[in-house]
Amino acid sequence: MLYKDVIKGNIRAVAKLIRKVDDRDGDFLEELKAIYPHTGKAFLIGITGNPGAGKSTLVNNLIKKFREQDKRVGVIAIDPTSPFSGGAILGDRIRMQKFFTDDKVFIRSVATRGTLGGLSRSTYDIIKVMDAMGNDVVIIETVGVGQDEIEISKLADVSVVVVVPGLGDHIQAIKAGILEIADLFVVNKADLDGVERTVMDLQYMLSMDPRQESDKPEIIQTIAEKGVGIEEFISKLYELKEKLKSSKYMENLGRERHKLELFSILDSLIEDKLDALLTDTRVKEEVEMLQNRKKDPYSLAESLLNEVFK
Ligand SMILES: Nc1nc2c(ncn2[C@@H]2O[C@H](COP(=O)(O)OP(=O)(O)OP(=O)(O)O)[C@@H](O)[C@H]2O)c(=O)[nH]1
Ligand SMILES: [Mg+2]
Repeated sequence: MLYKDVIKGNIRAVAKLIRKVDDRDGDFLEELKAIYPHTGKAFLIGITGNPGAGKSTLVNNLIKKFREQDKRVGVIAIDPTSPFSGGAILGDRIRMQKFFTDDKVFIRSVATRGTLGGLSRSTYDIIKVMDAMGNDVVIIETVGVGQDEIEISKLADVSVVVVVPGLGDHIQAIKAGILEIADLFVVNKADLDGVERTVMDLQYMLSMDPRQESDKPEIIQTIAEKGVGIEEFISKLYELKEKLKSSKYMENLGRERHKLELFSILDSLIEDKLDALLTDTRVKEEVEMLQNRKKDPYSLAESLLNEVFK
């Protein structure tokens, strides 16, 4: 078992456990049970936005500042494994390389379920491992506004949406779903033309939001490439953390989060069982029978389900 070394913050043990969890290998579930009491301490920050918005550059800046405060930082980059961003992860690796020698910074990329969308089974568990290993902060970077982002926003303490200037249609495009996930808007690349316009568009969008003013997300501007606006960014993050912790809203969110977590664990345990079942030779024979039309797939699915739940 690795958990004892994981909660001591041993990087090698952490890397091994993440692999074990990812492979759903052996007693991984026992390991997760054992680390659970040591979770719930890290500040979970979700950062999302369109490809190329500057999320990783912002994350780099955050890592730097958190390290100056002697905080231990974990980063999870959710890799959409899309053909478009294949190079982005490599770029991130190179950019974040300066932290590779710092044992208080731990960076991992995690694949999604690809075209199906949604987080891969192990993402939730990897967040837990990152929490249990003693990180003060865990940053989760995701691309776009899809199912993953919505899930992450429910898991994170604070969700940040990064927007860039010069995309009039973009604001239209992000309208759906984005308001409910953002606790804070960061207009990055504030050195480019059209920043004011983008901020105004966002303000307009928020003016239609029925929530009371104090519950609406704030908008800040950054130039991540030059490190401009990062102090304000960090202080907003902590402000939000405190604000959300003390609100009634957070109580509901907490309940929602635990429900989501439980369901995702159930979901993945069932999926594990199904995987095991489908490789069973007897099931392969049953599939043959489907091919010969000796059986109907509904009855077969039903009897297999009963078997899974027996
Ligand atoms: N002009 C300008 N460029 C920036 C700024 N911040 C980041 N960039 C550039 O924008 C490009 C994309 O930055 P990334 O940090 O990789 O963006 P990302 O959102 O992580 O991208 P993906 O992970 O591919 O979605 C890089 O070339 C950065 O150098 C900024 O404030 N101003
Ligand atoms: Mg990135």
